[in-house]
This record gives sequence, C-alpha cells and structure tokens, in this order.
Amino acid sequence: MGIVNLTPDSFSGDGLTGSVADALFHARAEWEAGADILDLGAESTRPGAAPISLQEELDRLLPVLEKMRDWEIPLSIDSSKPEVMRAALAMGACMINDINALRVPGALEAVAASDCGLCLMHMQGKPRDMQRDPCYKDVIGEVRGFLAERVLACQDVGIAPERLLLDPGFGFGKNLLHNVTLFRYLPKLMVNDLPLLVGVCRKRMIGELTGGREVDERLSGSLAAAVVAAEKMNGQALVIRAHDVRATKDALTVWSALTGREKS
Ligand code: 8Y4
Repeated sequence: MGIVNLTPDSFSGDGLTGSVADALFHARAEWEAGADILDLGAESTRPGAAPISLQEELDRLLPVLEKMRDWEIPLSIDSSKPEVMRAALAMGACMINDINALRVPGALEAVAASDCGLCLMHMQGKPRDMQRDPCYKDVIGEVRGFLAERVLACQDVGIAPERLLLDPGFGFGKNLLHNVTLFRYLPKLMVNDLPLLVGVCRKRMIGELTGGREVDERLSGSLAAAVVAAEKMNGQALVIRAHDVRATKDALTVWSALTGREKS
C-alpha cells in the first residue's frame, strides 16, 4: 500500500503543499513503482495534530480523487468521517482505512451497504494526546482484544469478515517498548485469520531504534521492518503501508526469493 499524503503539515518528509498536481505526480510514481493500492489521506494524524473540519477534508481529497478515478487504480481512503467515507465510495474508492476503526458514530453504517475493503486500526487516545503517556498492562492482549471487538461490531451491522484488515496501529498511543512488543508478536494479534496491515514506514519507532535518525534517514530501518513483518507472518496475509514503494517491493522480493516463501 503506497501512501499519498494530502496534508499540508505531513511530517514524513514528503508532505505535499496542497497542490493537486503534486499529489497526482506522487501517486503516479508510487503506482509505477508497483504499489497494489494507494492510500489517500487528507487529515494529519501526527502526534499532537488537531482534527480538521469535514469541509477541509473533502476539499483536499475530492479533487485528487476526481482525477485519479480514471486511472483505474485501487484506492484506499484514510478517513474516520462517515461523510468522507460515503463521498469517497461514491467516487469509486474501494477501501476505507480508518485509524478509529469505525468508532465514529455513523461510520459503521456509512460502509456497511457498500462492499469496500476496511482496515480497522488500534489507537489508544486521540492523535492530539496519544503520545503523552501511553499505558498498557498487556499490550498484546489489549490490542488484540480491541481488534476482536471491532470485528464483532462490523459483524453486527452485516459487514462480511472477508472485507476486513486489522492493524495494531504502530505509533498510535504506543511507546517504543509497546511498538517493539507488538511487532515481535505480530501473529498473536491475528483475529479469525484476518490479514494484517503494518504501517511503520519512516515512523518515530524506526528513528528511535536507529539512534535518532531523522525522517529522511529512516529508509533502511523501514525496509528491515517490512522484511521482518513478512518473516513473522509466515505466509499469512499481510499488507505493508509504505512511502518508499519501489524499495519496499525490492526488499520483499529478495526476502521471497531467498526464503522460497510467497509474498502474501
Ligand atoms: C514518519 C512517517 C513519521 C509517517 C510518522 C508517520 C497508519 C495509518 C498512518 C498505520 C494505518 C504516519 C493513516 C501516520 N499510519 N493507517 N495511517 N496504519 N492503517 N506517520 O500505521 O504515517 S499516518
């Protein structure tokens, strides 16, 4: 999954300035680099970020979506707002990636009637304060328990489980030890054998593990993490969310060749 960031304040080092042309250029490059799906997000979820209004989110997203729908590329929309979900699905998006795991009132209903894919992510707290003092007694059990509860919430509104992807939400209300523990026990987070999505590309945990590397110096660490995720999942379905699509694909291709295991 290639990341297309439509936030003006992205801290991943490739933040776009809000221009549709820039976003399209970036998206095209990721597609040509071999992404299987592109994830478009207009609301910043960086630690400390404030929410944006519905209108602002639509204004950032819809012009890009309008242009991209002709490309016939599978598009995922990173949003928690039911209105954004409905608008994006009406414009041909095939997946909703929700860091709130459809907990906003109306979100479950907004996606239930469609047949889109859904990524349900764990987050403790809200972006504004989630990194203040993340706290767990049993991080694996709590994250897995949350994901299991959201799978049931989906089931209750008639969402077929085949539509779901689950995500531990690296960096979302987690300190380094929490993130590392989740990563080490990745397969333990699985619920009903549903595929996992892992998003650690260029994140702070990669910086922390490499002695404080800055965002633009985290490629090697991110690739190592992608390979470890593939290894841990041992053939179970996995989606890697990444900025550096070509490099990530190459790393996984070499992993696959040298292990004789398939990229799932
Ligand atoms: C550098 C680069 C530092 C990126 C931080 C970041 C996830 C996600 C994000 C994730 C799913 C981000 C929207 C945060 N992360 N969605 N979204 N899973 N499903 N931070 O891990 O990329 S945004």
